[in-house]
Formats: sequence, C-alpha cells, structure tokens
Amino acid sequence: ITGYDSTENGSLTASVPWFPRKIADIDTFVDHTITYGAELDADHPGFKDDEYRQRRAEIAEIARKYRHGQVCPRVEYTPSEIKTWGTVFNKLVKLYETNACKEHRFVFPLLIQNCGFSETNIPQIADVSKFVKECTGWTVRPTAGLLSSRDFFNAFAFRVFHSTQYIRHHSEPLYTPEPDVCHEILGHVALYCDPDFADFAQELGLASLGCSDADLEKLSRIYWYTIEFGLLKEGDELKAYGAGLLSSFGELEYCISSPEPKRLPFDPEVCANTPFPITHYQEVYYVVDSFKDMKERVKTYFDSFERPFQVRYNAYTEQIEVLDDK
Ligand code: HBI
Ligand code: FE
Repeated sequence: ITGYDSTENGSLTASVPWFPRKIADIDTFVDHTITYGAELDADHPGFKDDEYRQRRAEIAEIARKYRHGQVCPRVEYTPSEIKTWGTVFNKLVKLYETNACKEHRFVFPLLIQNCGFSETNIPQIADVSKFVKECTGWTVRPTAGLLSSRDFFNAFAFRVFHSTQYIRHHSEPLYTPEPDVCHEILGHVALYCDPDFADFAQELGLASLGCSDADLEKLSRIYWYTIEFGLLKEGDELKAYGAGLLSSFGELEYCISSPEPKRLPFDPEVCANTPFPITHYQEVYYVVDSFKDMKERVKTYFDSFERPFQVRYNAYTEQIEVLDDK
C-alpha cells in the first residue's frame, strides 16, 4: 500500500492525474467550478437580471468559503425563491406516486419529516447532509456550480456529493439549463439514502481516481445514463431513479410513457460508448433490474479500465489506499 502523500502521487507514475487521498483534499476543488459561478451564459433565463446575478454571486461565495468538516451555512431564501421552489415541488411530488422508483418513494416521507421538505420551505444542505450521512455515510457539501467531471466523481470515492444551493430563475420555474437546488434536493438526495445506490455511486467515484481521460469520458456517460437518467424495473413496470428525470416534470412523464421513447437493458459498455444530449430529452433510456445488479456489472466493467493500480477507501481514516498492481 503506497503511503499517504496528498501533494504527490506517491510511488505512482507521473502520468497518473492527481487525485485526493484524504477527504479534506476535496477542499482543493472549491475554486475549480467551471461555469455558472455568477457569470451566466447569454441564454440563461437570469442573464439580464442583475438582482438574480447578484444573488447567485452571494450564494456561490458560501461554496467558495466552505471547508471539509464545517456545517454548511444556511441560505435565507427569499419569498420569490420559495415560490419558485413550491411550484416545482408541488408538480413533482404528485408525479412521484406513479413515476418514481420505490426507493425514492420510501425515503421521501422521511425527508419531509427530518429535513423540512415542503412546498413552503427549501431544505438546507446542512440538514440534508446530516440525514443522508445517517442513512449511508454519504455527505453533501455545497458547490458554486458545475465541477469538472474528474473533481465531481473523485469526491464520490469519499461518499461526498456536491450540491448547488442557488435556485433557477423565477421566470421559468419548470426549466433550468444547469443543476440547481431543486434538481439536487428533489432529484438526487433520496437516492443517496439507499444503501445499494450509495455503494454503486461510490464505485464510480473509486474508478475515477487517477483514471485516464478516455476512461473519465466513459464514467461520465455511465453516470449520465444511470444517476441522472436511469430507469429501474419494478415488477413489470418501469420507474425513474435518475435525478434528471425526478427533477423534471415533463421528462418524468415522458421517460416511462409508451410507445416511445427507446428503452434498452442497462449495459455499462453500451452506455460508456453512447454520447448524450444535454439540452433536450434523452433519445434512449437504460433500464436496470436492481441497484445491486447494476453495481456488480459496473465493478466488472471498471476492472477493464487502463489504470495500473487499484484503490480502496478506508472509512476509518477517510483516506484512499493505493494498491499497486505490480
Ligand atoms: N458538477 N456540480 C456538478 N453537478 C453535476 O451533476 C456534474 C458536475 N460536473 C460534471 C458532471 N456533472 C458531468 O460529469 C455529468 O453530468 C456527466
Ligand atoms: Fe445531477
């Protein structure tokens, strides 16, 4: 086992991209957000709204200042932001009864009870992180916006999920060009409370540590077709578990409607080689039989990656242990 040395790659060859060795190393990601800190794209609904951009900058600052081990500061959401949240919350909660997977349906009432999920309250990352940690050991930390795939997935190895804290622009409550607090809290959080899903997501994170750029691309696609847009078999029915589906009213209806869209059995190799569109509904969805089955399949697939070493996570020391393949 290579000794811990967060600044270097230890005995690993120089060609291996740097990766965090202990959980606090994730703090190095705080200034890495690649888009939407406060600067928004011209097509963003809030682009011309100076008050909104100011608000984004304020909330982004929380993530920039955040360090491992701290309790995430609470955001005092405005009545307008809460109104936007309530619109999204009400539409989606109704649809969860018929279109969300049982894992999401099981946890959601507990989130209402323990984390203040309601139409008139935007849950706080601090409360959600505490609850998720009690379920599966995953924790939630704030991010100002999109991280690089490498940073975002590397954190998964430590069971850390980066969540945005800002909310979409009030002019288009049912649309967001980027992940926002509605997407994270309504789409992702419940799944990280499920033990089998939690294991699967951490496998993806472990596979991303020091992986090649080519393999990182494969991981991004597997992530996209599972954690963001995955479908799950439930008896002879199909249900959504992907957060991109669970946070989008239109696509949550569409993904299990018939006769279209195209739906195929989950296959890591196929997903890893299927590009995905970001700005419109997916052309194809992949269906898993169970999270346990999905985890075993991807573990086998990740073993075929070109990385010349193995890693494992030591939950006691919250550190990565590198096992050289020599
Ligand atoms: N960053 N904060 C954040 N959230 C994401 O969902 C995310 C990201 N960076 C990269 C990324 N997703 C992509 O790798 C996937 O959407 C494919
Ligand atoms: Fe997401």
